[in-house]
Amino acid sequence: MLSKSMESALNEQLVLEGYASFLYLSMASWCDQEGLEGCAKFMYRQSEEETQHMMRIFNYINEMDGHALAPAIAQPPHTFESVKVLFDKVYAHEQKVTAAINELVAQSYDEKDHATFNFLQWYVEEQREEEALMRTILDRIKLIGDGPQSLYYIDMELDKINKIEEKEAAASGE
Ligand code: OFO
Repeated sequence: MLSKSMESALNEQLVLEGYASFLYLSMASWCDQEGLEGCAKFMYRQSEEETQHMMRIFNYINEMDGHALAPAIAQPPHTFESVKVLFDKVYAHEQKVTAAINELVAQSYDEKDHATFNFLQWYVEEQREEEALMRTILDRIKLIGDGPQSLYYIDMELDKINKIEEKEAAASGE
């Protein structure tokens, strides 16, 4: 059973995960418009993953006899100055999510809520991976440059990452 404050903290986390999903969907759409197919595919997949993150928490709250609340999601931006700015924003959002997960872990530890503490470990690992991935992408953009001549190469890099991620997902049966 969840404490009331843990239940509401987890419901707040739903909002962050849901917003990430819509933000990334909006980014995918912008990439599509810009002809950046590799980037679009990457962001569509990230968006779907964030929906799954949201639902994992949603189901957990109800499973623990709490009340999961379908979140109100704020409208994300629809346009971005550049692909570099877009990935800067993704990285910033992931850092924000990591900080929120760390707060939840600390709270579950303080409350001696071992079930929630265990449940959150998956998110700790996921955030570590996501942040590392976004840093890799930003490093590559830095190397390639983000002027108009570089977009084709950035998109090719993202497509390489897509293939690696797809292979890993297939291997883990996701
Ligand atoms: Fe679910 O926030 Fe990123 O991965």
